[in-house]
Amino acid sequence: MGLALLVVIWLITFASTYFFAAKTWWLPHGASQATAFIDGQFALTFVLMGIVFVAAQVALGYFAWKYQEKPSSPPANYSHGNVKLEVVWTALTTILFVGLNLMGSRVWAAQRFEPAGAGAVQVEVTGMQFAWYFRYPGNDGKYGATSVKLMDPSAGGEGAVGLDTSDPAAKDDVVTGTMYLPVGREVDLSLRAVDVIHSFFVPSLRFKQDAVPGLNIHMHFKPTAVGEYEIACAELCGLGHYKMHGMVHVVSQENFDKWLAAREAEKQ
Ligand SMILES: [Cu+2]
Repeated sequence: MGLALLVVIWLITFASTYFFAAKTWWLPHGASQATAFIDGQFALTFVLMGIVFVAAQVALGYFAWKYQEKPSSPPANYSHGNVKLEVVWTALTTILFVGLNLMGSRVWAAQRFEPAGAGAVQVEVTGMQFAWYFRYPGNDGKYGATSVKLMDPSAGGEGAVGLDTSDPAAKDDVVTGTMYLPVGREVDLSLRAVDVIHSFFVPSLRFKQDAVPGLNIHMHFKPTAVGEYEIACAELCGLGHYKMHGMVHVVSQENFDKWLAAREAEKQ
C-alpha cells in the first residue's frame, strides 16, 4: 500500500508539473507595457512555488512508503515534531510571500495610485449583466453627466450607461459596445458597474480590475501591439456571466481617429 501511494503521489506531481513546465495552457502573448514585468513575476512565482511543491510532494510519497505499516511495526506514538524546523519553514514561507507581494505591488500600485500621464486616451468602461459598454468623452475631453436614474440596461448604449443627454458635455460622448484603443498611447480607464461586481479582464493586455457599483475606479495601462484582444468578465456575476464577452481593437492612431470620428458622425 505504501508503494502504491508513493507511485500515485509522484505520478500526479510530475504530470501536473510537466504541464506547467511545458506551458501547455499558458497566458496569451502579452501586448502591453506591463507585460515584461508581470510575466517575469508570474514565472518567478511559479518556479519558486514549483520547487516547494515538488519537494513537498516527493517527500510525502517517500514517507508514505518508508513509514508504511508492517506486521513488525511498533504501535504508533505521539510526536510533537521539531520546533526548529517549524520555525524555519514558517519564516521562509513568510519571507517568500511577503517578498513576492512587495515586488509585485510596485507595478500594481503604479497602475492605480499614480495618475495617468498627460495626453492619455480617456475611456470609461461600464460593466452590467451581461455586457460591457465603452464611453469616449469626445472632442471636449469631458465626460457628460450620468445618472443612476437614467440607467436602463435594456436600452443598450447611452441609455444603458445612464447618459444625461441634457448635459452639454454629453453631446459629443460616444458610447460603443466594442473598445478601440490607439497603439503606444497610455489609456486612462474609469471603471464602473451598474448592478453587481464585474471584473474587466483582458489577458493579452495583462489587465484585470474589478468594476464595483457606486465606485469609479481609475487605472491606466499602455497597449504596445496592434491586434484584437478578448475581454472577459472575471467575476462570477450571474447566470449570463459566461457570455459577458467583448473585444479590444488596438489600432494605429490614424485608424483610431477615423473610427472615433465615424462614431461621432453617426451621432449627429
Ligand atoms: Cu460580469
